[in-house]
Amino acid sequence: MSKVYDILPDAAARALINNDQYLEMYARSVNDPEGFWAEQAEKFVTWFKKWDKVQDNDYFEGRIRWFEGAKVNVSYNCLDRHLETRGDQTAIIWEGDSPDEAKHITYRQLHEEVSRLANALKNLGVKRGDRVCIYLPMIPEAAASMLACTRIGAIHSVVFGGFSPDALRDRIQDSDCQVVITSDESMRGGRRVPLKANVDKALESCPNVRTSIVVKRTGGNVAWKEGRDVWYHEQLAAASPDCPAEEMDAEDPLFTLYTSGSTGKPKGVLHSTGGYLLFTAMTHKYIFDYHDGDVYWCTADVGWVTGHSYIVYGPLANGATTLMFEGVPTYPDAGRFWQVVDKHQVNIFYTAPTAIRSLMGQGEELVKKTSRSSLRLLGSVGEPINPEAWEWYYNVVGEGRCPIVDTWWQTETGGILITPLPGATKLKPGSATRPFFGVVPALVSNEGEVLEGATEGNLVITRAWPSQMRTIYGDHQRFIDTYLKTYPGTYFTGDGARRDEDGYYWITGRVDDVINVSGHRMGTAEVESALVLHESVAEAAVVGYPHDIKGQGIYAYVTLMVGVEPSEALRKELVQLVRKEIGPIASPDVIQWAPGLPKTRSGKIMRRILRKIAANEIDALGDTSTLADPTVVQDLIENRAVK
Ligand code: 6R9
Repeated sequence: MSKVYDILPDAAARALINNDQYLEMYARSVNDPEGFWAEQAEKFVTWFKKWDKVQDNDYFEGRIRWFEGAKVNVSYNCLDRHLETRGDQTAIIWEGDSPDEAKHITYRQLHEEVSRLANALKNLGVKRGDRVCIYLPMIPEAAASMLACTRIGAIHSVVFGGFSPDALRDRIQDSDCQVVITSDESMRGGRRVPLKANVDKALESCPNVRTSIVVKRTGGNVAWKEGRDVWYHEQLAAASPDCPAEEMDAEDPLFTLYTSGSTGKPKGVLHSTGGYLLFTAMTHKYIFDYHDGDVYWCTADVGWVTGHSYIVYGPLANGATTLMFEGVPTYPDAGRFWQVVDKHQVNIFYTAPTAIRSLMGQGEELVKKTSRSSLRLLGSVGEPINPEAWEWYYNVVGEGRCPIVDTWWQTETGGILITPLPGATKLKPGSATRPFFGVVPALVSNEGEVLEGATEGNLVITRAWPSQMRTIYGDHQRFIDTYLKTYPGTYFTGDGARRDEDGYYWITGRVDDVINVSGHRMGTAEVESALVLHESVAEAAVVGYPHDIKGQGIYAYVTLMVGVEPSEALRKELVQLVRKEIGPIASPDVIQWAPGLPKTRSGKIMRRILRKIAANEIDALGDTSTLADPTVVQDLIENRAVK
């Protein structure tokens, strides 16, 4: 039996939703979805024109549509409608990499910046439906750029600033972006990262990009291409601050965001306008129990979906004060998170298990040096949180006063699907608990049979919700094949889960070839493709293995070309190659030289065996009778990295 934490009385007293309300609203959301969603849509979103139809969804045909016929604009909902009541309230608190740098931006200021930038984009020829790539650090200009795109109906594609020029190039090309917004450099942990130089490199093979708008962040030296490169501040100064928000259709595309799958290149997950806006606003309000005046901080990067939905769109749609942090948790020291909490009196704090585990490893002292008395609620996202880390977060960081919401969701889901509500849900460390309104999860066997009661299986969602991805940019068939074909009639998440006797869900991790390194999603195939680019590499197989801090580490088995001898220098070259192709987050933690890989007679690599060897679970290799050559396994076991 796992430990159960009762609802905290203080959380219950102020909560927007108690357990009876949760049960009643959940039942309504499932029994009368049309009525339920229409009501929520009225409550959370300001529409220029109401919808003709609440939903039109068919998982067999791959059609997902919400609020068709409605007219709406995201930037209007995040900015304009707040001006009258909270124009002078802080929208964004920015905390720089250095503790000496911070600023507050009000809704009125943000509205002006976004309007000017939107006009600047128009002046540069950006039209409704055009794609704009955003490759920026965690600075307010990133949020302004996203909002400016939504204001004129351009589709943004934010690329994480840690991606390499090659990875950036692939993403720009895939969605055919014609404008890139970047900065001279970014600052992380006291070090400068050459963002513009990365863009310059990527653009060598992106002839369709005609403009690169550059934010001056550090003032560092940059190369300049006349006719293509323009300064952000100069564009803003020259543009009018008056830019009416475009009336978009609810189903017009809002943004693409690239994420890794088990095969092939990263895919451009496409989200649309009305449903996404509604669902991110509603989940942000109810799950984080957001009340007017609260200071809310999500530590994610805007380059990931968590940054899109829960730094920018959900919070700003609700008129919240959202904190944006440029730096890293360990600079200048590992107490930074808690110092920032005190400095800005943060009430709601949302981070990832990998950060909690690494800070936990630094001991309690740096936490205890701070007050944290403003904190009221803690959140977790990105990967399963192990009970030890949960307990530390709850007892040491939150001093037993703050509920933890362990929120399960994905780039594809747009918003949180399985989560506790702080005033409604008893907590069990390590469980994401129960579905959010309108979400109907199910567990199915590998054969597709729906499993009832307390059991374990593949996690699917049986009906559409408003912020579900609509397609993969440019490849609708791949969308259908990847998500809707595995267990027909359902959306397949790629995750496994257990459901306990109370109906609580425990996510057990990916069941496909996606690994989760420090909360960053990576396809093993992507890392393999990078490794085999090296002329000395014949073959590579990559798996995840348990890592104390990162959750999963990257373990690569590499077979060299005949006649090539393994060496430390070659190992370094391979790590460099992966960093160049993808970025530092994809660096293999372990490279094991493998004279051969375990394969079936039909030539399929048996990853199950490689995973077990990497995890040092050699007693649990399972059936090896279908191997073409069983002796390769013995060699891999003897030379494994973790013993
Ligand atoms: C939001 C985000 C999605 C994958 C997902 C799952 C894992 C996310 C989790 C969690 C257990 C949680 N994941 N939250 N696993 N508990 N609370 O992280 O999106 O980058 O697309 O990753 O992350 O495996 O399938 P994304």
